Amino acid sequence: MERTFVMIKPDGVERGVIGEVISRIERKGLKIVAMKMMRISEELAQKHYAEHKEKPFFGALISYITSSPVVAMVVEGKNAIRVVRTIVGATNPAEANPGTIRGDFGMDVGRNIIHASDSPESAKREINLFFSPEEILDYERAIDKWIY
Ligand code: FUP
Repeated sequence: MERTFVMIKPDGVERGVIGEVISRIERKGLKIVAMKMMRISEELAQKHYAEHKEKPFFGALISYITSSPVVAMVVEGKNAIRVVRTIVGATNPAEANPGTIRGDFGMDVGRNIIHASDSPESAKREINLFFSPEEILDYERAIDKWIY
């Protein structure tokens, strides 16, 4: 089973859609194996978005992501990285399809509700940045035989 890193961003938390987002992840059949609410430090934000360091929106991105608590998760499932990206939708909510999280809840690329890893390399890197191995739980769900 594949693992991916998912984070409900400050706008998702402040707008009160934590439950809605988690519900969509669960209903799809994905399994949450780690979860915490936290405030992202400046240092962690810089590491998480290191690939965007030279972009014009970097400063705004860092202040947005550190402005309020986030909900960080590790989500597991068959092709979890691709499946989560599909239910999350395009980066810019203005282009995200209705039915996706960003398509249903967002208006602006700088307030796009949720983050999800885009490749196996970034999933591994981001999971390690946010979680220690002991925080990731191994457990069985009775419903899994109806999902796979
Ligand atoms: P995604 O993988 O969909 O989160 O998108 P990117 O890694 O390309 O971008 C990371 C974050 O930068 C996005 F969630 C939103 C922000 N961003 C902007 O604010 N402006 C832009 O023009 C592009 C991205």
